[in-house]
Amino acid sequence: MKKAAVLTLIAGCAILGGATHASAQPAPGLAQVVALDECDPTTFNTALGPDFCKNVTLGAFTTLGDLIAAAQAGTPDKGWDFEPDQVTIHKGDIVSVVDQGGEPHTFTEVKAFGNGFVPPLNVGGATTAIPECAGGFSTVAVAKTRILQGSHLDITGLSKGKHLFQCCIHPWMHMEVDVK
Ligand SMILES: [Cu+2]
Repeated sequence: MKKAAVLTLIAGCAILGGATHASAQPAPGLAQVVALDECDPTTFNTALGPDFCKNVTLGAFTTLGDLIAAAQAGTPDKGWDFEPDQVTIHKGDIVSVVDQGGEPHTFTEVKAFGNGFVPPLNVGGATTAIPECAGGFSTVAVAKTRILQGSHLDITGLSKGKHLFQCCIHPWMHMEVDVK
């Protein structure tokens, strides 16, 4: 191939490449978050109803009594957790939270972390919830943030800056989303 023809081909590719990039919309990124727990089906379902807890951990079981005792003492069970603890995304990206635990959770944006709406799971059994969790699932705003076992919740439209999320049932389940 002659040198001039090669240069023409390269120039053509560069132009096409440039046009492709200019017309393409940046695809929204996806940040995956998992909600985890180790609910013991026997004790949870006796207290909360059949099929409430569907443990998928292959052997890590914490009884309801132990979970409550640890939460009230201020040393909550680390098996109930959002992972990762912090994620940085670009504006427009989607945060997709999947409940891979055995029981329901909420992924609720809060101004500051604090008590949930289930007093036995708050430190000292506190009966007052932070505003974003108040009323529990009888409040539509809280119910909309619920994630059932095996399902997911997509968070979109987050503004630039720092966002805090927690579970309104298990108030020690925290995470931070930073939007650049
Ligand atoms: Cu939870």
